Amino acid sequence: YSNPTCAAGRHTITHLFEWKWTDIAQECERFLGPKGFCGVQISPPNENRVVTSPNRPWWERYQPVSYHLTTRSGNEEQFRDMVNRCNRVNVRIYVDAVINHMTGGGESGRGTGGTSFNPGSLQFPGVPFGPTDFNGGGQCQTGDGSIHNYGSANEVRNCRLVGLLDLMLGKDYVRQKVAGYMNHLISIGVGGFRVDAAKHMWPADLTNIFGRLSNLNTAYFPSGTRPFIFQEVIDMGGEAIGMSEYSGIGRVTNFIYGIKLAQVFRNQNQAKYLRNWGEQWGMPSTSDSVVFIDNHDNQRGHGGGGGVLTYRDSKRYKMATEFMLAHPYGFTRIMSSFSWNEANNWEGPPHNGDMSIKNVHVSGDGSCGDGWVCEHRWRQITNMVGFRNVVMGTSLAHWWDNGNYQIAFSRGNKGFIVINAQGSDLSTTLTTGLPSGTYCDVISGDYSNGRCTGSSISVGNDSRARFTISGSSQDPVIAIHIGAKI
Ligand code: ARE
Ligand code: CA
Repeated sequence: YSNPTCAAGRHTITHLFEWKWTDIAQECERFLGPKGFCGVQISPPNENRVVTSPNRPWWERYQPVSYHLTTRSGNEEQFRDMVNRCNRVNVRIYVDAVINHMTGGGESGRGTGGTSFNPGSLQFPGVPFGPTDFNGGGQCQTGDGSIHNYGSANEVRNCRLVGLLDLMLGKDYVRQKVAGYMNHLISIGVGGFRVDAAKHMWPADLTNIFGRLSNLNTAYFPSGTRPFIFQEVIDMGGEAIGMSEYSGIGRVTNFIYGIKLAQVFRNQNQAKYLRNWGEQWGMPSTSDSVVFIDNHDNQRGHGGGGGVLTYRDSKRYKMATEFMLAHPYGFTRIMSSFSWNEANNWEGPPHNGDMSIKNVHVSGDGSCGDGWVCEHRWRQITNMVGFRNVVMGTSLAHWWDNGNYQIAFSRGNKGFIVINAQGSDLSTTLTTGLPSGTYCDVISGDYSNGRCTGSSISVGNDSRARFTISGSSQDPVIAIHIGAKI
């Protein structure tokens, strides 16, 4: 399940957090397809609890009520249209699968699709799940049934994560319902899943459930293709449960990655040490890893948050993202956020008066408005997604550093990046590994049809080139590749 199932030549996904299906379909056609993105991680598509206090927080989507495909992002018809239109332009859809639990709390209510539920009596008629489908006192020994001690593997997996009713995934009926939900999505044409709260499920239960999944839809994928699965496991070390218990099943989310890169680009750890970035920093194997600078939780202090770079610190954020996309390690994901008031980290997506999610408005210059940040559309980031596609398969070579915060490296003979994280000027001649010629710097501008709107770099017959980057630049990076030769 570790193969991302991207269309040929595509290697990065973006999380369009809380976007509507109609907007994602358009974004695939007008932007993600043409720019070479592999796919989109979408917010959970299944019916969730309508939370009104606080008013419609983003996190209500992590409180399942049923597996009907009706949420604020859209209904099943819109979901099907999105999957079809994105696949048609070679962009995959990866579903955030919330399968560890259902909503918790005492009060009964109705979900985003109108289905009733009653957590007090453990009744979810929309699935249906009933009292015997959840872990209880026999499986979880904490007084209130919730998780308190991450030092106990049993507690983390059999008790309630923040009070959410914990599904008994060892039971055949529950496995069948969960696999049935995932197979419904596969039949529609999704490429795989981000598995929410994987750490809170026993590896053997996940192996069993994934074993029940169908191959991907042959309308879009070669026959016999298994779904891509990446499991959300927060592992910074020091707990009972680690990534290695899951990396044999599918990929795992690598949370160390963004924390460590934030330290470097905040000038708390010299960039020269990035020379051996990857497994040697205590991270899982590259082929088991999904990497990112921030995610929807840790950008707002949830889910082990704190310390990561986000769009708010745009200069450093771009530099870290450029490094990530240039470096061979891991399968890369770009966060695409909505802005929120930092004091209210529960705030949901931009919405209209009736609380429906706002359309994503794109201006003439390609930037988003109305509260949608669209990091994936920032020129420096988009162009590095293209860089990664061009250099894929080559290894890191021609490493250079100044012993401090200025670094450079090539990807084989296909691409070269120079990063000046020092705050003082860089001016030096480096061996790039690239064939001689004039290249477009895809950080300062865009390349199309032999023309470059940014600065250009000439590489001599000896493969050397002169690089100058001001210490006060807002974009102190130069990146060139053989797909952008002038
Ligand atoms: C909300 C309220 C709670 C309330 C609950 C039930 O905030 O106060 O009790 O509802 O009514 C998201 C939000 C939660 C939210 C939940 C449900 O972040 O605040 O609860 O939705 O609406 C652990 C898990 C990890 C999980 C993080 C958040 O291991 O899997 O917590 N991340 C995923 C998603 C989240 C989502 C959920 C899971 C739930 O990405 O967006 O929660 O579906 C250490 C440990 C980590 C631990 C972390 C935080 O770092 O190593 O394992 O992460 O602490 O506790
Ligand atoms: Ca569990």
